Amino acid sequence: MPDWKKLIASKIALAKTGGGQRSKPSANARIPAGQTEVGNFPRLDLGIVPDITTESWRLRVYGLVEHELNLDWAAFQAMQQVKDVSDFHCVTRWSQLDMDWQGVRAHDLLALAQPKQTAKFVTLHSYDGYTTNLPLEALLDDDVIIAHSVLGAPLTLEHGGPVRMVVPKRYAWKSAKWLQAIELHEFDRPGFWEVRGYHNDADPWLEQRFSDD
Ligand SMILES: Nc1nc2c(c(=O)[nH]1)N[C@H]1C(S)=C(S)[C@@H](COP(=O)(O)O)O[C@H]1N2
Ligand SMILES: [Mo]
Repeated sequence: MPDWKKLIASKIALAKTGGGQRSKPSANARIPAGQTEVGNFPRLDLGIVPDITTESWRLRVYGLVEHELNLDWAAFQAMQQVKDVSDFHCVTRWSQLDMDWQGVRAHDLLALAQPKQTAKFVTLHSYDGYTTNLPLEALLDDDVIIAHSVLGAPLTLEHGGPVRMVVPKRYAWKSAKWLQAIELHEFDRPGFWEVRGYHNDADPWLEQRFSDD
């Protein structure tokens, strides 16, 4: 009679390894493992498109900052405008290369707000009720853009217009569309997907898709 206990235990062990196993490397060195290149910029969200115009849009920066900000469209446009070309990787396994985001560096906006010493984490709040979390440090990277345009045109409402965050070094769920506020705090607060099992760090090059990966 076979040793069922051992068999079951080894199968569970295998399943766990399988679940956490990395995908094969992609042929294109710019495409992370397990991803497929696309060119049609798919749309992904909760299905709620908030009714925001450049007139009604405001961006708040609050929490552990010296100067709370509440920018309107004119104030946002008056800030230094930059362009940053980066690749966009969605956890649902598509990647689009060479996205030419235009907008304001998150770094520049946070410099205006002056984070307090105790500020270590941020929550990005969106007009559709979505949230996502990041270490403050991740937001200070040069390639993190609070974007109003991409692919040579203003962001469409579907893609998060008038303004979205873009965090190229993380899976795209960290790139909050319809950005409404940046809240700084001392301790990390998991966002919408992060409380539902998505990985807290979300590095596509480490295939950090789910919290048990
Ligand atoms: N406000 C908000 N931002 C969001 C989402 C969302 O549902 N709401 N979805 C995220 C996910 S899962 C992805 S893959 C990207 C998709 O951006 P896109 O629709 O412009 O391709 O937006 C992210 N930002
Ligand atoms: Mo996603």
